[in-house]
Amino acid sequence: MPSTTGPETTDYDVVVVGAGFAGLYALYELRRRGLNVRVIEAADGVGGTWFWNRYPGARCDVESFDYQFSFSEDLVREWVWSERYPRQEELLAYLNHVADRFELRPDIQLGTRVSSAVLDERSGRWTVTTDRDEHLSAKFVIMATGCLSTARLPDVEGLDSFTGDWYHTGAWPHEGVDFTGKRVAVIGTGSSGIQSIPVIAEQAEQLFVLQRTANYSVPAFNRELSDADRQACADNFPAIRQFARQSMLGGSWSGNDVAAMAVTPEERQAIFEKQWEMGGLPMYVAFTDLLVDQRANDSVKDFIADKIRQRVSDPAIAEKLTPSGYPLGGKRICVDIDYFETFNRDNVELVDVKANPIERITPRGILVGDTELAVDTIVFATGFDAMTGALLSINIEGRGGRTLREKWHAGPATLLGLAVSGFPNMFLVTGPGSPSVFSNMVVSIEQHVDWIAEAIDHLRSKGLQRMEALPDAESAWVDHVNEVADTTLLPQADSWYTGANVPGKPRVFMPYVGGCGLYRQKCDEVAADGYAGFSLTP
Ligand code: NA7
Repeated sequence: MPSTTGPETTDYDVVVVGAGFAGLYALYELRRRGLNVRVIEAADGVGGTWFWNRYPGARCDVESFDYQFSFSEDLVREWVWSERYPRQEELLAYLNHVADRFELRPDIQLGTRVSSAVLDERSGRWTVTTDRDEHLSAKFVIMATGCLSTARLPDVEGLDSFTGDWYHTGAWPHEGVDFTGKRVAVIGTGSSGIQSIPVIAEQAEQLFVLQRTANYSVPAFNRELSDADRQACADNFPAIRQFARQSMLGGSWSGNDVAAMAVTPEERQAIFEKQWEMGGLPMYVAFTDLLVDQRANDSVKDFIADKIRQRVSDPAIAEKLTPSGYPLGGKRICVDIDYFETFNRDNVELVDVKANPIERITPRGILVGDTELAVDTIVFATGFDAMTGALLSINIEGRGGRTLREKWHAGPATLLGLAVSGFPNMFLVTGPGSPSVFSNMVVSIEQHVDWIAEAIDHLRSKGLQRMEALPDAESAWVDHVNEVADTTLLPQADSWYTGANVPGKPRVFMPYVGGCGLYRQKCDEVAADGYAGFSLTP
């Protein structure tokens, strides 16, 4: 049990902020290594993303076999995934099972938001303060705060005057929402919009879909899993996960080791078809050059545009739903169930808010151009202040009293996405500059937590107290992240990868897109080299 040093301060080896996939595994792994760990979680339950995103149709766009922990073979064998793509409810049940199965709950404090983390340079310890005015002292702080955890409403006037109900997909009411007989507007056609729109359309009397930018989406071809599917996965799981760890995106999807431009148009079409039939994100790896060669990217865009035309009966609506003006992959590809087909329904209307922007919310609905859409309910599927939002909502104060907000005023800078110069003994899980959102998050989370746990073990075994990213190594990593991104077409899109979805946010391509395998190798090299790029002090 932790030792209490005063009425309000409690001492820990490690304070972990967040109890989603990352926080739960950090607690499990660090506690297993003998550390005294406290997890602080703002929500009233564990689960992170899967606690908050309860909107209709919410499910993971990575398959259940890939999107699960690998640290316990028993857990892999025990847990019975019901569908190819896990629903939010199933993921939340899984994470609750993990919390119970590994007796994590006694070390997790729910319903508590961390407001600040301040370094005391003299003692070398962090003081973590919560919104309950508690002060926790910790040698290490791990920010497991998630990449898509700060929901964003658009800067549109008038919401206060709206007399109907409104919701954000990323903070959905637990009791659910009944759309029966309602006129509904969904704003946003990213992944959350694309997943929720078909389900809301089935219930609502009338649905307006307010689209600013059309998105690339590939059908999930979701299905129930059979016992044979589950058995095959459990039997082969170590090999499946090993493949995923070394892959580009951290998934077990098979792709092709050939460039789209190196084959004939007929062969290209056949390969796209085959990859399409696999459903979802494997489309990324249909060819090796899709994200780096404009012609290759155009070829997959054309292929998907054809599919949209096949799925949508009205050619004019199909045209509006066809993405243009940015490369495929520049915004994360969506994985849908009947999204495009939903626009064939009589009760669904696509509203182009790029041509006619949203002017304001009115008491009765939404003013688009000079037309008022009268609605009972507005659903904001408008995304998140991604990757840095949750971190910067905490007042993090490092060496010399410098805050992370000050340090990152021109954009995030990290070493390996794991650590920040000036903030010793603070680690980030899936921070900016790591593969994070450009990968299967669970594979990346496990890799980060393992690396951090090893680093802390290293310090302890050598009698060292402090670990801090060196400024030069950090700058070199930031340069590398940018160089790799610039070899691709991805930065060309206005996306949350670059911060472009938040007005005024510095425009920096945040995820590392060199691939999970290469990234892991680089992290391992740093560790094997005695944590090269970090200062370790007694
Ligand atoms: P996203 O992908 O950021 O999507 C947000 C959507 O909301 C996107 O279509 C935006 O259009 C739209 N949006 C945002 N602000 C406005 C305004 N003011 N007017 C009209 N439309 C607006 O968030 P999601 O929650 O869907 O998905 C996030 C990730 O979660 C996803 O990639 C998966 O990894 C899981 P825009 O494209 O900016 O024109």
